[in-house]
Amino acid sequence: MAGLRSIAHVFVVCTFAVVGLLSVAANGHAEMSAIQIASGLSFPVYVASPRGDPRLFIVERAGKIKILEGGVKPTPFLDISPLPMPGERGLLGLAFAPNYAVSGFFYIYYTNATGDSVVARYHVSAANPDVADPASRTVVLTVPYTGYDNHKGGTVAFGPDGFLYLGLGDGGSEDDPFDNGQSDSTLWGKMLRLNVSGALPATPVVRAKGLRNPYRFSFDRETGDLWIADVGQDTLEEVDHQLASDSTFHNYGWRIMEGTNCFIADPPPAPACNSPALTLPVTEYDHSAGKCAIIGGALYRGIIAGENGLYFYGDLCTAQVWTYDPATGQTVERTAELKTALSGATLQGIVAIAEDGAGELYIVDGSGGQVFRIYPQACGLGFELAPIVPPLLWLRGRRMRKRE
Ligand SMILES: [Ca+2]
Repeated sequence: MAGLRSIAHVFVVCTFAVVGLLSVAANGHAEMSAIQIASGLSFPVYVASPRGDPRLFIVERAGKIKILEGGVKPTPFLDISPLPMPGERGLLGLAFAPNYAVSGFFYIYYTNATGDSVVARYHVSAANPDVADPASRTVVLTVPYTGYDNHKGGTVAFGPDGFLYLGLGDGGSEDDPFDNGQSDSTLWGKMLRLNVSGALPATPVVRAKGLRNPYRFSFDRETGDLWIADVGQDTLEEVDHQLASDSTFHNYGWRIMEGTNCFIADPPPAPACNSPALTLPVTEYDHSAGKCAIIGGALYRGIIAGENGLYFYGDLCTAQVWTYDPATGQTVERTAELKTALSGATLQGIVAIAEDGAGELYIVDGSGGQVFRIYPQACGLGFELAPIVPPLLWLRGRRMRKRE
């Protein structure tokens, strides 16, 4: 009996630890694991949820958005398939309006049949909250096809200012042949701000330049800081960080620089390599051992106290995962905790790390057709807390809803 009591005691202590009442961790981090929450998907690329909403919306690249609630619902929320998917094209991004519960508006980013990049707004069906109204489609922005099928960006997200942001890559090929990243006469290679509360289509405002392919970026739901994972070319993958309080126009350097390396010099008046006019990444990694492309990324704001405020990102080719701590500047590899789910399923390739309505993070595996959820694990004791986490999240969501 004493043994059982002591196991129960450890369980209770660890449970409270991961929900934030104690701190855990020999390595400075609460322990976590991954759980496969969906499989058999057709190249998922992203997940999102309206804030406080318990449903998870899974974006499939061919043009479907599916709802996970218990299981994956048979009827898609939205279906604009089949989109052509050469290179890096397809349905890539989804953002819910901050006031989605009232307005019913959401926004998608995709490349259409002719290759143009499109942001469109839809409205949820008046009759069924699990289905969008396809007739509500309104175009927010169209950026014409560059003739290349890569470096389209891929994320749309609302900033703390209420504007919708779209990150566009340099429009493709390699070496940025049109120097789009530095050019002030194109939207490619830029971070764009869109006012979607006025007349549509919106007029984009360029908020940053010098991006190669900000395929995944996010705003920290707690601080409003912007985190960009900008995909490199030959050598370096980088993370860029802009504080919410910083309204400066940033030039993130491409193609003058790739990460902290000099790349292709532009004639003056363009800044030189290492000029203070160029904003360097806060962290970067190289292409050793098969690494190929950075996949952002979000700040963890979920239930595991020890992970709070860490930026999670991964690599497309190796399915490695790291956390970057903005408080210390330290990067820690977390692959061992996350690459193999408790069910035994293994991540094949990471195409997004993104959050749900409560700030929990998910790893989206495109080629593996699966989605992993990052879960707390009980103090390394070999059992995990999955059975008790849903009620805890439900209670937490209830507290959040009461506060709003
Ligand atoms: Ca850069």
